[in-house]
Amino acid sequence: MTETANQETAKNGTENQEIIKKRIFSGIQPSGELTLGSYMGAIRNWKALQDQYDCVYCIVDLHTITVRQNPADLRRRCMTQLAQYIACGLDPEKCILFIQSHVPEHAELSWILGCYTQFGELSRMTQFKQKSQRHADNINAGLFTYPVLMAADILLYQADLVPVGADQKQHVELCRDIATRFNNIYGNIFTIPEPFIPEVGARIMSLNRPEDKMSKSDPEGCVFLLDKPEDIKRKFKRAVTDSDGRILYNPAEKPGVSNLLAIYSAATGENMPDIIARFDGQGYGQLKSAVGDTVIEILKPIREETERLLKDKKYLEEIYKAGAERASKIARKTLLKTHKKLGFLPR
Ligand code: ATP
Ligand code: LTN
Repeated sequence: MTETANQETAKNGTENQEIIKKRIFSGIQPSGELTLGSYMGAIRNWKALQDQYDCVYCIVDLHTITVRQNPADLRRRCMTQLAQYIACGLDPEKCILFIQSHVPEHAELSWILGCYTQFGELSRMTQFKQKSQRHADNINAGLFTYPVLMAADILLYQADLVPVGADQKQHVELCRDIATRFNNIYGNIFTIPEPFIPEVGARIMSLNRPEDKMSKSDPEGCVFLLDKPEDIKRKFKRAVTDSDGRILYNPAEKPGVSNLLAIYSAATGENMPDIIARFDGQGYGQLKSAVGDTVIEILKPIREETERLLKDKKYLEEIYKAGAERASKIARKTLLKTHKKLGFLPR
């Protein structure tokens, strides 16, 4: 596989026939432990796509410092997240796994794109509005320009697809707008990416506040990938439902029950009518314990493999260093192309 273009040479039958593989880019912040939401909304798809696409997956530590971090925790979480990526089935032989701050082109392109992004556009971002409420004492410029850095992440790699949960759709759309604006001025510099959002599992809700998204900042409402079986059981047992006792999928009126059904469907691959027929007439207690058991089964091998990998720091270091080298080659090419178009003198 060449690393400087979305191409690889096929040796199956016709020698030197070029197969163009589409490219994928996605990332997750090491701002906390990975959750069942990030697994079902994003990572599961990352894995499913790694055979057909040329995949680049990142740990976006630059994004994470928009909220104050403890340095030792951040270091530990980056290592754990890399181990979890691999334990979830991302194969370092098939995809590029790297850490954002190791490839300085992300910050450099972000500056450039910031000059092609409007204040009004950034002010409309839902995540900015929510996070500035939650961190009212630290509404820093990085929190505001966060989507510009995300656009740089995606555009540096000329990504065709960006697999994310539903909450990130708005950011990918802004990225498309910025890229289109840039291309309209300077020619076809950037590939215009599409969001890739799963049909089931795109928005897993909190177990104790089912009107809100499951998020790592809410430990009781969320299941962490490394949670022990007894903790997962307890969290599902305490999941908030309602008082009418009927098992129906209706997120607006029955958010808690619908969320349990959605998790079950995402976990087993079964469709909703079959699941509802199966649980029809049973109590919420049975549904909760069936969903809990299924999630425990899925997460068990991931937890065990993460623990095993974390004992081998040297291996993890090798993976992220090699990943950054491969990523840099692609990123540098795009950055130099933009420099040339902008009129910067060659280095
Ligand atoms: P934070 O609470 O800091 O916003 P988070 O728990 O929402 O963090 P992210 O790191 O922002 O997690 O998200 C990682 C990826 O997982 C993104 O693609 C996001 O869309 C997806 N994702 C996160 N939470 C969920 C969820 N509850 N349901 C589906 N997808 C999710
Ligand atoms: N903003 C995303 C994380 C993120 C990302 C990206 C996702 C940063 N850069 C590039 C996809 C592509 C989030 O908050 N979950």
